[in-house]
Amino acid sequence: MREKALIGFNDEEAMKDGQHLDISSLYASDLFPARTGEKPTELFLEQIFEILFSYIKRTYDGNSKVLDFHHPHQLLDGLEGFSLELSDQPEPLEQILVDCRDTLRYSVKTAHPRFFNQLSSGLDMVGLAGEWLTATANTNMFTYEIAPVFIMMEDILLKKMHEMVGWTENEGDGIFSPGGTISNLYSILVARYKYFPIVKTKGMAALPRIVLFTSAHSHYSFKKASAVLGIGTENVIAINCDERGKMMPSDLEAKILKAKDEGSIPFYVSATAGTTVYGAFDPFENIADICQKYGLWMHVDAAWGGGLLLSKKHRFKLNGIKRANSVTWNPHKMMGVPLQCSAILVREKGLLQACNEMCADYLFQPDKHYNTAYDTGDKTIQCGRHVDVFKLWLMWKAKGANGFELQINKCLELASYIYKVLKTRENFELVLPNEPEHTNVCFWYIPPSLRRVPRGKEWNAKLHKVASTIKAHMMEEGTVMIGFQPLGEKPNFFRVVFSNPATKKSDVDFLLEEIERLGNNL
Ligand code: HLD
Repeated sequence: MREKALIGFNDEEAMKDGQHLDISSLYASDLFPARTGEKPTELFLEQIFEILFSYIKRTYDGNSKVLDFHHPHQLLDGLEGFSLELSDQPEPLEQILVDCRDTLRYSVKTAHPRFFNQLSSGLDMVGLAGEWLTATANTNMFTYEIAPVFIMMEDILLKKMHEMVGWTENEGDGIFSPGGTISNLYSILVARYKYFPIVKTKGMAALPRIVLFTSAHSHYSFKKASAVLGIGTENVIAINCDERGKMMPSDLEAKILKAKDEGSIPFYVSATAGTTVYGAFDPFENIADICQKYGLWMHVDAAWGGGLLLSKKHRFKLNGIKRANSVTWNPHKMMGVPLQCSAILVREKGLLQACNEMCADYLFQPDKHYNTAYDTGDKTIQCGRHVDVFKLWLMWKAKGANGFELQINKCLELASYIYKVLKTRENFELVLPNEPEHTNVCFWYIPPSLRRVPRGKEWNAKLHKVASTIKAHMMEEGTVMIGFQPLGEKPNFFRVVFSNPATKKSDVDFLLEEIERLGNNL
């Protein structure tokens, strides 16, 4: 590492031949190499690396906070030399470095072992290297000619994922997309095209009233996609769940029949592998039977639960997934791949292409002198597409499927650990009595004022405010982060999720201690 700090870059030596080392110099890579050993571009990147690496070290050093929270108006007003304002004049490189450091300072450390707020967390070092390489290659996934290696990697990863889902060699298509919501949207888009190909040219006006089904606990993206696709949110029929959050097949069948009776055309069912709040797995075999009986497309949203396919111990929870027509799977969640990395897998080959292709002849020239089947761009609803696959490929190389299995099992063990601890803690109550299926564990903290008093509506209303109040203190303190939500009639409760292999039992203990500390005045 160079010893000279870039802070002070605009010093005499650096300016001796009259060159100002402002940001514009970085665009001219041939500007400096001949200058007495000075390589500002290299030095700049080295300094950036130091800033990033010291942030990473702080994240894991055991003393750092998860965040240093500021309100929007504080960020807009500017903080200790950190201003979000943009001007017409270039800023010196030293300021650019300070801006990078401060951006991280005020960001949330999502890789912190005590960040339990979201389904995606952690920071895999090989994955990070993959992200850096991807940014350096800075190419686009739409054609083989500009992304040959990445296109082939995507093909290999998709095949691996098909295999894990359980599809045969002749089955399986797909692409990586910008997140689970878009992957779920693809599933509806492709299913609708399969049953009503006329929609591509004539639009929804040419279709009867079509309806789709998903559980009351499923992700909100199905409603969003239905709004986007012109199906309408009212045509997304919510299926009741049992007390563990699993879709009830009997209610699915009843609602399919009801919709038919009302003259609607059912075409699609989405089952969930790992619901957002409870982490529930729907009964895929039963749902597949119903889809088969009524000729409906079966999708499995395994954005969160797909990773369990890599675990010999836990994969039985996805039994029946191979009967799905499409699957969403986000390696950026349980597999710990840096954001973003999500795949939509479609069992029938060619459907994505047929549904979405527009054959732009300036991009997908059919007379290119190589196999144009590898031009993936026309399978998508995007044009430009980010390379999301490389970091996953690199992580797979570095740890193998076995390495993913170990880290996934470890996260599930933490869920089992906190579940057992919660059972013994008298000021906490579990929302669900059963062992967790996934890494989600939901619980209430019962503050002193609500203990040993009669329960009822009023009590529930008071309990509802507890989690949000504790969370507000938690954000100010910055020591830990966990999410909360209500569900149905249930007042706000905390949901802990584990996807960060860096989290230890001591971090789990800390979380509960911290909730107690922040809530014991309530
Ligand atoms: O849709 C969700 C995506 C994520 C995530 O990528 O971390 C919902 C959640 O997280 C969540 O934490 O509920």
